[in-house]
Amino acid sequence: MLYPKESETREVKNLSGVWRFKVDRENTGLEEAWYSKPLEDTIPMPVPSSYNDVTQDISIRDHIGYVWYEREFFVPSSWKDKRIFIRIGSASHFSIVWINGEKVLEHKGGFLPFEAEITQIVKFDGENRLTVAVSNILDWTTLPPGEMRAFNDPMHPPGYKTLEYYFDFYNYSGIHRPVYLYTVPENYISDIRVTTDIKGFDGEVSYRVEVKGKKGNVEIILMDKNKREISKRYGEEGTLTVRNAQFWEPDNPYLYTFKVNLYNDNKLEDSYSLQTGIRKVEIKDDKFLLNGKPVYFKGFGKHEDSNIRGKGFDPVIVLKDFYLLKWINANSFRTSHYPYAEEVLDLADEFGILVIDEAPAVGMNMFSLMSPGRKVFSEERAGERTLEYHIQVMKELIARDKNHPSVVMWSVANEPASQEDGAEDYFRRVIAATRSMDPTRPVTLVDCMRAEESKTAKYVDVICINRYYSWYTDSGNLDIIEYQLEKDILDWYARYKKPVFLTEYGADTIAGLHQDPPVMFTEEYQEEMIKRFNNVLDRLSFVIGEHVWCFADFVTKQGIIRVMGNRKGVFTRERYPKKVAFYLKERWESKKA
Ligand code: BDP
Repeated sequence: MLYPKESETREVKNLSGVWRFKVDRENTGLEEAWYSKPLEDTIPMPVPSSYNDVTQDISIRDHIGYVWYEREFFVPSSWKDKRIFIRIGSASHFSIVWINGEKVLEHKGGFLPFEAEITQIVKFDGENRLTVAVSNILDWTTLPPGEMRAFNDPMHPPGYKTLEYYFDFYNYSGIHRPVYLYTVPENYISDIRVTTDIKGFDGEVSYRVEVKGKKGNVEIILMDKNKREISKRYGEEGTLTVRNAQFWEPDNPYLYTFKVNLYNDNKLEDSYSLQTGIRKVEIKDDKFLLNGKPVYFKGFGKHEDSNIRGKGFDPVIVLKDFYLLKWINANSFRTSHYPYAEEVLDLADEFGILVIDEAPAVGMNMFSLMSPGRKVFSEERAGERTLEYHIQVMKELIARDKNHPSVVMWSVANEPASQEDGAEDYFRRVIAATRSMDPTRPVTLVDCMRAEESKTAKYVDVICINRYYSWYTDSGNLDIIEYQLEKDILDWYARYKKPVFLTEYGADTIAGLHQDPPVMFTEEYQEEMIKRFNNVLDRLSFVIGEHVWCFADFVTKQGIIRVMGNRKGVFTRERYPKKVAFYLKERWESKKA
């Protein structure tokens, strides 16, 4: 799936801005066909943004079910001989789209784009009305999963219901990423897949172009950073060799431009360009190799989360995060716990940040931990239908992100109940499907169980684990960390003989709280805890990375273990550094890449 981009042959119209918005309080909008005429009693709402924190109305913030968005747009007459598409970057979690009252699209999944061709539907002689209904309800056929809970007890009024979910971030909802209208010509380039390899000093760029309509003649032009042509080739499939290539890596994120031209009858019909980095990733002898050299991952698990905007895409906060990543000498992050905006990955390519790209499969464990005996990976919960959908999500994720040099590994899930029998077959199949869709990148699953309990570790390329010694267990006892962590990691290695990556460790820390000797929730405790963890990592040569949890404080659902959200950020939610940030900056400056 190609990101909408302008070119000699394509136009893009960004529909972001202030839309009309209405909460479907009784969830009757579909039945009453609200899409058939302009919405009544609306309020203004920004797109993209989560809607939850924008108004002062608690019933909007906490609404469960559909909300409706609407705006008008015009189609220029110059678009008459073109194909026209509408594309929504993401909306959480289930969306239906109508144009002039006609349904054009339905999509499940809150973190990936969806689009439809609307050439036959749009009007050129007047306003077009775009209506989008978005529901935030989760169930066992969505990722992440969740469930509606009905209370049939005397202390709750009849009909009282809540949406339960078992992941640790707020279920922000709305249209979260930009909405575009764009054109392509009658015959057009519908997809491009670029894979790269390294042969000595040379780079190999292999590609496959898909064309919809008349095939014509496909021309490929590879250009260097200064847009100078360095290689040219014809055909829908092939390989270009770049002599003495510049290889993409964090210290030199060199990007080439890969331009595809489609000619029909000797006339340029379509043109699309993307950025490509020549690089190779592989796992060899307990090491993660980038361009043949071992990489040590330094960085964070993150969230798309900021005040007021929630999960809404905002280039200001996104850029701030990249500058902070560079400032602290990080070289990587994980898109915990869902795919991030495509614009984020473009910037990761440009900044030279390695990305572990994660599926929205999170919150598939607490359920069984809280109610022993009740299984997640069983037919009544994460069964065959969830599995099919999970594979579909991996397909959509790979289709979207396959060409990013920054994406170096897929993570199929965060902390699922890997100890359950049912998890084995489930993840064996998800991982096998992922590998077959993309054989060029390693695949992992982030585990929180013990080495001997995990039934899924044998299928992954890298053992990724999350650990909270001295926090959730042995709370306050910093001295226990090194003993427990070392034993634990050695056990993983002894059993699986695979590189180990500590993908989460950290402590809730309220910026401004200080005490010495350190106690929990102070800035000193966070720093000391992370230092102790790092002492162990430094002793074990098969450890390939450390991602502190979390990059910044973020909002969660309310509950007694969260004080205005999860405070394990190395930065506050406003992106101010806590004490530990200065320690990490120094450590990562000297730590081998
Ligand atoms: C891990 C989860 C992460 C949580 C973190 C925590 O992967 O989403 O926010 O714990 O408890 O289990 O802070």
